[in-house]
Amino acid sequence: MQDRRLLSDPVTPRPLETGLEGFHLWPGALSPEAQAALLAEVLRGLEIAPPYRPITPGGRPFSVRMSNFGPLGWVSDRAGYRYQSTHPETGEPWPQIPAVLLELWRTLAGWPEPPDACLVNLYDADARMGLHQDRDEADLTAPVLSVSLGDTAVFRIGAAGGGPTRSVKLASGDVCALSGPARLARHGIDRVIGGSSSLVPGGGRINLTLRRAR
Ligand code: MD3
Ligand code: FE
Repeated sequence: MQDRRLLSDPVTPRPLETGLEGFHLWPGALSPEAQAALLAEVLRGLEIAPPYRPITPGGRPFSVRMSNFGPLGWVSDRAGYRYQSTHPETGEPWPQIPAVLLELWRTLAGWPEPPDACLVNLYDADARMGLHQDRDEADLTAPVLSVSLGDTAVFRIGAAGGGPTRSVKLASGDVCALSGPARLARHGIDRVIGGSSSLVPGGGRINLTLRRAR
């Protein structure tokens, strides 16, 4: 089930310049119809690979629940952070990356090879993600593409080397690309604005990040 019109605008939308080189944001890139179609595919995948709560290497549970799609999935436990081909609780391979996400990557990522990993982060109204860098991928020059569904998040991002951070809202249907200097930016989710979208049944936010893990 795929929406014929992937992007809200039939022409490739122009990214919003954010002031941080390599951070591009396409607000409302996915039409409401495309968001609903993608959500249905994501929920189908989550039946095969149920969201679970990872543990930090230090032993603390994440407030975000996670799953993955694609050949490789990002996991965290007492042994550390890594990519692996199976769900840590079911032992089963991750489901396929939805075709609409592969199409988004082709359109917006500016990278010749397809993603081999898609981390799925699920936020309820109380979930947060502390400031961090994403550096578990083999080639840190490959971009990351993020798609937001459901409630709006207050996202924070700053340069890799430290210094000031800025706050950016990520709403349902927004897509952002992190490449160049922004690829190693420090970033996190300060909070989720409960009740800001009616897309996800029961409320909450789902973020999908497409990556090149290997
Ligand atoms: C900047 N996810 O999965 S998405 C993550 O909304 C992650 O769930 C957040 O941080 C979320 O690692 C933020 C935007 C994002 C994703 C990946 C990035 C920003 C990024 C990688 C490098 C730099
Ligand atoms: Fe991250």
